[in-house]
Formats: sequence, structure tokens, C-alpha cells
Amino acid sequence: KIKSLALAASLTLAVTMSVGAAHAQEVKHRIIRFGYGLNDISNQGRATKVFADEVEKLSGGKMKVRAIGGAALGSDVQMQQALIGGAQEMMVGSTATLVGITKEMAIWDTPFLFNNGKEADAVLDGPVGQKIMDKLQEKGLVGLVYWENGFRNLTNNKRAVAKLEDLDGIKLRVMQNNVFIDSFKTLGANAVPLPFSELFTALETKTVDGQENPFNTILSSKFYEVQKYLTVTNHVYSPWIVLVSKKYWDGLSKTEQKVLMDAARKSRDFERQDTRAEADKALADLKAKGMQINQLSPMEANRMRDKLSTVNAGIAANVGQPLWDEVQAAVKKARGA
Ligand code: TF8
Repeated sequence: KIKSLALAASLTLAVTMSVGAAHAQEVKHRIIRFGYGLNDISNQGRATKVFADEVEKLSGGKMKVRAIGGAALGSDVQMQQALIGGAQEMMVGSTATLVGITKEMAIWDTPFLFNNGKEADAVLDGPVGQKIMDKLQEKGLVGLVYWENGFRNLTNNKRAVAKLEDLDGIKLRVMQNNVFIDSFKTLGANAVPLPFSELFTALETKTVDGQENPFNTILSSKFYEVQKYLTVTNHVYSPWIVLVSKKYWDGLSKTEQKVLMDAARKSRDFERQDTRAEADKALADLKAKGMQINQLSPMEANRMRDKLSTVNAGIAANVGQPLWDEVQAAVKKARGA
């Protein structure tokens, strides 16, 4: 009798396991709405296409990514809310727009944190980058990978910005994020937070005088049509982050999750290469489009850096000193110091 009980138990176990395993491996027909803020011909659009193609390939055509650019599904902030609520499956957007949800994301807004892409990759893809990404889960978001938005540079319509004082009174659109508002207020500009989707019109109608974004975006969003001066400041490195709704993610099988993760990694590697190649020649393109370009001198960059040290202290206080220290140590390590 005991023997038959044991047999029954092990049979039940075997059946449960195989059902579980089948479920874990199942790939269903799915349509994934993937939103982003830039247009289709941007680096963001190109990498989204790579992601979509890879998901389709890895799932044998069962999982289809519907890429929806140009903020047609809403601004970064609106899409994040849709993901949390489960009304949208995926998106890519700036980490800076996530600070209201996960305060630790503000660490990536630290002015002059990275000197180059290699340092950024090492820190973002390393343990501390993962740790910060994982904090999103308790808020209903799953981060898959970081993409490169890039080093941000300043454009405006008032004057060539050659020194700190030239920023005085310039009405500058910034991302909806306290670190950016504080940074540019500290530098003397009149910082106005606006979603990216409203930026071109705000520049065109002169609601704001300027903005700051990587060369790639200044080019793909045609800001050169409505901005005269470009100052190469490289004041901060912006990551993008590929997000999945946690509600949606939790309903996927292990195999489906792996399809998304593998495709995200592939898109990341493509995106960084593509973005860097474009950035390398974008300045010449922008010049050819008629922008007046100047380089911020190292001395002026240092003056900015000094002024912004109060902002750094604020970030450290907000995210907690241990996390701040951990990121600093990771940067140091990436620098080989
Ligand atoms: C910005 C960002 C944008 C991103 C994008 C819409 O200035 O740099 O590139 O938020 O995903 O808002």
C-alpha cells in the first residue's frame, strides 16, 4: 500500500512536472506593442526594427513586435504608466524619465559621470547597472537592456555658448526630471521641463530657446531646422532602457521571456555600434545643415563641472551614499584606475 502511494505520488509529480515544463517552453502567438519617442529613421527606430526582426526569428514567427514610434503611444512617462497598468507591452525610452518611478535611476543623470562609451557600457552592463535596473520590478516594470542615447550637447537660438555666463537666461527645455532641472538652473539657464514629443514645436514657436540632446537626435529630429547654435558640451551621458510591462512579462513562458531577452541583447549590441557610427559623422552633417558649432573649452567645462558639484551631492543624498559610492567605484574600475 505504501508502495502504491509512493508510486501515485511520483506519478503525480511526473505529470505536474511535464505539464509545467511544457508550459515553460510554450511559445504562443503574440503581438507586442513596442513604443518609442523618436521617429522611424532615428537610431532608436533602427534598433527597434532589429529587435522586432530578431523576436520574430527566434520565435519562429509566432511573436510579432509592432513597433510604434514618434510618441504615437504617448511620451516616455505616459508609456511607462501604460506598461505598469498592462495596457502596453514594451517600450524604449530615457532612464531620466523614470526617476519619478524609481529614484535610483537619477544616478545616470550625474553630470560628466562617464568620459566615453566604453566606460558607460562597463558600468551599465555590470552588477550595479543591473541592480538599478532590477529596482524597477517592484514598480511593475522589467528592464531588459540599456541602449545608448548618448552624450548630450546644447543647442539654442540666442547665442553661441562659449562660457558659463552665456547660458544666463536662456530658456532651455529639459527632460521631466529634477536632476536636469537643478543642473541647468545651477548653470544659470531658465530650465523648462517638457516631454520630448512637444519639443520640436516648442522650439519652432520659440516657447523655449534651446534644448540638449545627443548629435544623433538633433539630426534625426531635425532640430537644425529650428536651432542655430550648437555647443559641444558632452555634459552628461544618457542611457535608454528597454522595458517590458511586468504584468505582461509574468504571463510569458520561460522560453518567451528568453526570446525577448536574447533579442534585446542583440538589439543593444547593434544599437550602440550604430549610434556611435552615426554620432561620429553627425557633427559634420549638422554643420552642412547650417548649424554654427563651437566646442566648449576644457577650462569652461571644468567651471561647469565645479558648479554642478552641488547637484552631485543632491543625487548622492537622494539615491543613498552606498549606491553612489558603488557607481563611483564601478566607474573607477572601468577606467582601469
Ligand atoms: C529627451 C530624450 C529623448 C528620449 C526618447 C524620446 O530629450 O533624450 O531622446 O526620451 O526616448 O527627452
